[in-house]
Amino acid sequence: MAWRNRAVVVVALISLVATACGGDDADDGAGGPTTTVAGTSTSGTTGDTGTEPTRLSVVAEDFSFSGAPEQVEAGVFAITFENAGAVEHELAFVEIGDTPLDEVGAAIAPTLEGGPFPDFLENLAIPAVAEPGQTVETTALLGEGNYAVICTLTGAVPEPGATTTTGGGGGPEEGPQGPPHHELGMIQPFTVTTSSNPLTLPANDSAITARDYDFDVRISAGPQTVNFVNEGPDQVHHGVFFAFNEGVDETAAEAALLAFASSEDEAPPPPELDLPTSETLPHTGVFSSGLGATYEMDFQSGRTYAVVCFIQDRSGGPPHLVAHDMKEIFTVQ
Ligand SMILES: [Cu+2]
Repeated sequence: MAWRNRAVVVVALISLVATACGGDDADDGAGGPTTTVAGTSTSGTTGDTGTEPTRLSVVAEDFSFSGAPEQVEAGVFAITFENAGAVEHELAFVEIGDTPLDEVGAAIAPTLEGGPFPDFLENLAIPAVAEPGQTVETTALLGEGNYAVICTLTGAVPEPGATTTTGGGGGPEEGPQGPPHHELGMIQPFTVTTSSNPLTLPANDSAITARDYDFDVRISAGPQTVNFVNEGPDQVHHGVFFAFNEGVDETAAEAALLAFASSEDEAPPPPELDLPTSETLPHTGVFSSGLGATYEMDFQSGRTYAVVCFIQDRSGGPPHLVAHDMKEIFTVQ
């Protein structure tokens, strides 16, 4: 996937290795909303919200969305994204201009492989990705535009009785893949109308700001809500986090990260990387300039971390880490 590409490889690798090591503690979703979003209007605009976030509840199943209205006003959204399916799903808002829905998939296919972004894809926000049974809450910005709500992930529902993990010492192994979920029905129109609402996340002490091409990191130790915003001005960015083992300083962390990023996909992760901790750090969603969302994160005092962008330029090409050295290595006080 364009906006996942190497990132998805890295993250999948981390996730699988951590799972093999017994580090899997997936949310069970118990107590979360189940069938509560049916009341969300399927037409018309949201009310006059002032500066209050507009509530937006979306449920993903295999393979459809429900709950998303057809039209909202631009601004700040308190999003609840529930995955009621059996495979991972994402909530992506992709600006499509006047492109017919059934032509969007073919138009963005090259983008998903690292190629150029189509001209119509000005605004892009992927605020949430949810594992099966997981409900994700985030506060996100959406700017004016004619969008589609889509899921571009490719995981296929496992056959009944199929083993999805190899218990004994097997290498990392991806689950069965299939066509992108938007080809299976996970695409629907979504219009964001102009408004006077400010496109600003609620004020927060913790923030990661992405720019062309670096990160500004302001975080502290402990659990916290982090505002992630892309200030561009032109390119699309995200933030993928890596934690390094105790005693690994920033110089060693940078060397290990760059070696890993330029290695073969099958190469084992470097020993400096703390896989279980990296696995529990959510990577941010993907955002075009001016957009962003909040993420619940937990950093440990004295540890060294990296935040990296693997998205390519709008004209296509290598990930920003490779083409523009877009990363920040930081040690938490
Ligand atoms: Cu980037």
